[in-house]
Amino acid sequence: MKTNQTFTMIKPDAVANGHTGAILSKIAEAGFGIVALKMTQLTQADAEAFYAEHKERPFFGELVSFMTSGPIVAAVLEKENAVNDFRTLIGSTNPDEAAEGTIRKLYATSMGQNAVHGSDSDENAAREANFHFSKREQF
Ligand code: 3AN
Repeated sequence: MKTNQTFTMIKPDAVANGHTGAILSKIAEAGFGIVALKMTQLTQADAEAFYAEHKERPFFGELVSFMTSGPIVAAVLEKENAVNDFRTLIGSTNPDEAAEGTIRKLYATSMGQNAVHGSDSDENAAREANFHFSKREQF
């Protein structure tokens, strides 16, 4: 397992609001390399499997319905300390608490519609990357 990679999705709100290019620019400016990238749309089964660890949470239904509501952009990113540095770049889950200049402060509209996903551990980064990309789609 590589510990210098993380997985991200630009979520349906940010894609629909036209922020894909700006978010990819912020990611590149912060020093992350892109080793996998695609635009896709999650099915209900995909979203339920991807977020299985949250299935008992009260917002699970809302999360699945939002994440399947439109296209997303999925990517695998590479950088030293990728998981933690990317979570710093995106900011807190709640955009009201996100630091100035973070992606969520700039582009998220609510706790649920919070513009981007970032893996929370190396193990989840590897699982999430392999969930979305075959080996030959990861460079
Ligand atoms: P993060 O994405 O910052 O790691 P988690 O793991 O607590 O946050 O939550 C996973 C996803 O579930 C969040 N990205 C967010 O979209 C959604 N979520 C979290 N809390 C809420 C909430 N109270 N209401 C609606 N959606 C939520």
